[in-house]
Amino acid sequence: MNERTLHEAVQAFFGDELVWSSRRIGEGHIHQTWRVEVSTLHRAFVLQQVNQSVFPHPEAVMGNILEVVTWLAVRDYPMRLPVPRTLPDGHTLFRDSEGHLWRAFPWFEHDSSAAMLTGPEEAFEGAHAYGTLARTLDGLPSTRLHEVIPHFHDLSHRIAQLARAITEADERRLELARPWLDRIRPWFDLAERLARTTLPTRICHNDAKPSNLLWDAGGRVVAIIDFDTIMPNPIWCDFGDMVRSFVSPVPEDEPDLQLVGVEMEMYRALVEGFFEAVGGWITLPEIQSLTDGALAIVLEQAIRFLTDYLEADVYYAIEYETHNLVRASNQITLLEDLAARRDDLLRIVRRTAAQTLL
Ligand code: GN1
Ligand code: MG
Repeated sequence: MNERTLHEAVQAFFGDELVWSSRRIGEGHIHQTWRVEVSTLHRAFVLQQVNQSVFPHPEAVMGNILEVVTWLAVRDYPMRLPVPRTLPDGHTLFRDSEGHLWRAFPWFEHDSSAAMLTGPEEAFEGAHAYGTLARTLDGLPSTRLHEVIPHFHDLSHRIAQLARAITEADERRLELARPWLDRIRPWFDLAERLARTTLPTRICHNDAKPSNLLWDAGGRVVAIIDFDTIMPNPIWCDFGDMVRSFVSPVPEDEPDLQLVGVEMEMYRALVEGFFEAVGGWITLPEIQSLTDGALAIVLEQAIRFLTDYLEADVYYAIEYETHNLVRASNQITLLEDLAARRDDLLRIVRRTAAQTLL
């Protein structure tokens, strides 16, 4: 990307005679994002250059987003909707002169948005928001959505990808990864354990983490953003992503592993917020799947980071050479702590579920 192509995209989406300014924003691992202030329209927008290697079918991604926002717009959905801006020709993707694809969304004024939550109140509200999204999407036929990243939450597939990466990895990287591979291997049967129960598919966000929540000054969620991976999945996928990203007091790339672990107050608040939104809607087998589902999602994320480290960082943006290995070690530490507390985690889910069903 360069200044010229950013210019081209702004012109395509907002017209020729504009006064505008932009700044790079976002900490996403995938796309490149700008906030564009268009003073002649008195509005601000999010402009994004789409990562086409992660999303080889961006038109399918945009199709999914349109299905979802159209569905939510006429239902009782209490948050702002990231409706893609259309170009004069009706499309939502613009191709610049270098072949890159761009899209734009409205900018929602908000007080904060961060990779970390500030405490249990936010864990409650955040989980309530993601639960509300899933529940409000109930009824949208999953056949209307494309599988934009095949096998996205298929643990066996992720394990196979890791196995392939091991066989092709550079010696030095493999040496550094080896202790973590040994620690992760005992958890691989989680995939089979989960596959044994048949669960309904729900429309999940599939990236249910704090940085996709925008907050107002009063601690309420203004909007859930990043609808790129909204796809049908078992509900534990979103619950698991929240556990993964809400309950540890440090970010997913914290290198000091002593600091990584489960804060039970955060977990309890997450579960309570989630059940306040979905209680009475989700079924008993789904409730029983949540805790192991959370373990599975953390395991899967560890596998994905480790795979990318072994493949020399082709997927996630990194800031230093061992960044993906650090991320993987962090997630494996979290997984082990979650597993050690499994009985307590199950009990909290069970109690909260019982209370909401009473
Ligand atoms: C990626 O780019 P970002 O931060 O929204 C990834 C998620 C991972 C997450 C880990 C399409 O999301 O699946 O869980 O990083 N998105 C994709 O933080 O792979
Ligand atoms: Mg994302």
